[in-house]
Amino acid sequence: MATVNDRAPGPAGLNDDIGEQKRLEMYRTQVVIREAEQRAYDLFLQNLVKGTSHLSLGQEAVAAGFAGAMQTGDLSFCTYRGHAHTLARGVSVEKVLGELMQRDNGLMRGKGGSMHLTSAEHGVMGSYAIIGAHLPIACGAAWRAQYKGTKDVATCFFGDGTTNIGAFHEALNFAAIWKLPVVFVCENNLYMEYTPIGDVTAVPHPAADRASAYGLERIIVDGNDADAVYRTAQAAYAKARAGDGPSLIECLTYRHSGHSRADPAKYRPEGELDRWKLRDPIKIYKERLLQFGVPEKTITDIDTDVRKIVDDATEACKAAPNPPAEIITTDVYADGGWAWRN
Ligand SMILES: Cc1ncc(C[n+]2csc(CCOP(=O)(O)OP(=O)(O)O)c2C)c(N)n1
Ligand SMILES: [Mg+2]
Repeated sequence: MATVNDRAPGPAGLNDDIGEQKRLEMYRTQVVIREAEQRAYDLFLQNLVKGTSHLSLGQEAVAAGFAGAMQTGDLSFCTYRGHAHTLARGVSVEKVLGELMQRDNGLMRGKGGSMHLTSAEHGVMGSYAIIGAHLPIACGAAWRAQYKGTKDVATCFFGDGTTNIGAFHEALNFAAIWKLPVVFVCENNLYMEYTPIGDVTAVPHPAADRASAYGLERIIVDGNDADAVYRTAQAAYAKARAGDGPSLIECLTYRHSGHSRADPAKYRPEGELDRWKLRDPIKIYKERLLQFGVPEKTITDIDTDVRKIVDDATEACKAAPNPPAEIITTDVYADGGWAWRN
């Protein structure tokens, strides 16, 4: 499997192994995430999104590249920063925004909010706010696939800070020993909340530098380049489906906004955000499409279409009611009801 050892590698070159259709799909996915998340932020400023939320602005290529390489039946496990991966698996913008706005048209009928996006139908197996908690859960899903021989692969997305949690190491060891079809994806955005990852980690690459401890290859990829992410994901999925076990992939990326919506991210050194914005994943990908001869109009048509989808979704959510009182506690408890509480 190819490894990219540069923190800011250049474009992947004119290797047309991916094809125009897949590239357009991955471009669209990134634009959907960008537009939907920017809208979520605007709606927050209008006091229409309650509770906290964590945006992936700047990290779109990771979601697009992995989802682009997934097959139906593959499972995604997300953190609280999960809007991007949920949208990338095909959940509609309306369902995601409706959920953030606590409306009845939301993905969980407005009962979960930003940090609980789940859609088994789309293979989105939940968003987990407890750091590292979902790595062993993804192992469980992979173990099921292995036992049943389904060839489905579980992908678990998490941040750089998560690599310092015990569950990370337990899950990696378990997955390696049992050769589970699971792909662990560390989105190294350089910060765990307000702390630079380098200040609290013994190795420069928090995920990749630990891979050898579990007998795994050291894989680092440019997480702002959807093509590089896609190729790396494809290789990991082929390995998992062949019964050759897990992969641990460190994607180098950067979040453009603060940790959560309340964070102005003042702790970042001056100029750091600007430097990363030069390598904005959507900008990189637009240039890539043009390099491959995609007409500019095809690209702007996608932009216009996505903006309309996000505008229409916003209006639909604003018009949607809150969930009715009788369903507020339904589907919240294990038996689907709430009678046991009385
Ligand atoms: C077990 C646990 N400890 C602490 C927290 C508080 N917390 C929320 S987000 C976060 C930082 C995680 O950083 P990282 O894994 O890099 O993910 P990112 O937010 O950058 O995507 C922390 C410590 C938590 N949610 N769970
Ligand atoms: Mg982080």
